[in-house]
Amino acid sequence: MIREIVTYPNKILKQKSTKVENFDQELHLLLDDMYETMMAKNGIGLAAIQVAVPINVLIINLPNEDDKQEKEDLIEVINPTILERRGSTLYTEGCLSVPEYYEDVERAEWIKISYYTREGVEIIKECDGLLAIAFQHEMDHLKGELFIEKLSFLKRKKFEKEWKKKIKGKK
Ligand code: Y12
Ligand code: CO
Repeated sequence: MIREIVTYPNKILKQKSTKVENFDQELHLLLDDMYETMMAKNGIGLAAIQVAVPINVLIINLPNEDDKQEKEDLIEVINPTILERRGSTLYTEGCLSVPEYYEDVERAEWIKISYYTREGVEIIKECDGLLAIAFQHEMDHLKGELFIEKLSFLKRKKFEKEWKKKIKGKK
């Protein structure tokens, strides 16, 4: 089932997500719905809080070398923790909760993370490039943070002005 995506400035997005304790059918249904929702909206990453569920769950599905998003490349992530981070990199990010807005954000270039699969199996993974950026972007959602909070004062001010205008136009 495709769920509704919560968009900025809805306060739901500021909620801190909580630890998943039960790796049950309800969790599996949420993961399936998140995948369907992300694909329907042309996303490459989605956190549960973006569909109004405040638990530590996110999914990432990056396009492959042929620029195709294959389901076999889907990463389902439960209760992630960053164990180590190195370097820094700049990438122009977008977010399904802030549609049609893209801006450069600085992130760690390399990270080592721990997370659990839908079956509750622990995975330790090292990643860099777009995958490292996607993990950091989605993990910020679990803390109630959006990429726009990483903008400079002036860029944020410009964004807020444009966003207010955009929202007003949609009413
Ligand atoms: C690198 C940077 C950020 C992430 C987080 C995941 N971000 C997304 O999945 C963003 C998706 C997105 C899709 C949009 O829709 C289309 O392009 C058709 C979009 O634009 C509109 O909604 C009009 C904005 C964002 C991972 C890796
Ligand atoms: Co996002």
